[in-house]
Amino acid sequence: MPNQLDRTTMNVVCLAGGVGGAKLADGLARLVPPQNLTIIVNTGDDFQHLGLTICPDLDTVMYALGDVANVETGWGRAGESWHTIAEVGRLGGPDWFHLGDLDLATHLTRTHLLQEGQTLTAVTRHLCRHFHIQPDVLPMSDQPTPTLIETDGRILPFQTWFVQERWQPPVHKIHLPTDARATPQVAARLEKADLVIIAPSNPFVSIDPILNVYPIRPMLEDLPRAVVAVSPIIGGQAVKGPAAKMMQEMGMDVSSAAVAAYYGDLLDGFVYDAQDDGLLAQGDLALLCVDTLMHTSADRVRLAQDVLNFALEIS
Ligand code: FO1
Repeated sequence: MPNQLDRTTMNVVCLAGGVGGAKLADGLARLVPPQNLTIIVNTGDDFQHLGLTICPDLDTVMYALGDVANVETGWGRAGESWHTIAEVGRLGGPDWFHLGDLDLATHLTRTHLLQEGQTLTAVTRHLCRHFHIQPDVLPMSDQPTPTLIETDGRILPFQTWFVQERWQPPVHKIHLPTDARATPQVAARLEKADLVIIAPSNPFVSIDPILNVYPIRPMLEDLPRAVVAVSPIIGGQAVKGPAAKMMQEMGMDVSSAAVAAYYGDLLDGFVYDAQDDGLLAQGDLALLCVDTLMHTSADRVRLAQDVLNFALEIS
């Protein structure tokens, strides 16, 4: 219902994966009361490595909200050391996935708690508590939901393609599980959501894996309130990562307009960068053109504030 929402009471859900998602989630966490904010995170990048369960996007969000993130890499911990993974390499083990010593503590604890029988949702809550994070950070699913990348004659696990092969093999197809189910916690938060924000994450390998988890997409389609996405493409380039390269390989235009078209009817509003001013034609979709780059903590808060104001306007 228009004009009944306000930013101190509305329930905000943010769909996030990767660095762009973590930055916007952090901005939102500085504005929205914690009981009203939920971050639903892509777990399609998760994998088993060196006997450990690694959940890169959950950790990127958790480290950003916990104020312990490495701002140079965008992933992993600030003030990290690398003794263990260097020794793994010296011993002839796999060292292509750079696990820092502090970061390893997260993976060890997560793996231990999962092996004790806890769900990924419960383990994530446990870890967040120890990083003093108040909003709910929820994995999209408690089941393994691996994203696979089909390239020239091979189907690769996501991290093999992304990290080991530096996302260079061309993407022909992205394989997402057909049986992924959302957790009851995710479904409950979406049920109560007044606003869903799709973060400026990679639409194909961060957001699609979340939308693919049943019943997240139909719940968003039925939501009486606004669904707003922020473009990860600025001036024909991805802020970080392979989104632009993937769009080219899929025969898409590399532009924020193409991102808006890709999300299609799911969206009520779309936020894109001032550098692309004039590139989107006003139609049914409400548009907001602002500075979307998030270099500093203040930038994260400013963009989060802009998105919240915009959502209130169009709700
Ligand atoms: N990304 C890299 O490009 N190289 C790495 O060695 C690497 C290690 C790593 C360790 C822990 C972690 O949580 C994330 C890590 N990432 C690394 C990032 C991550 O694999 C990707 O950015 C995401 O999966 C894409 O969103």
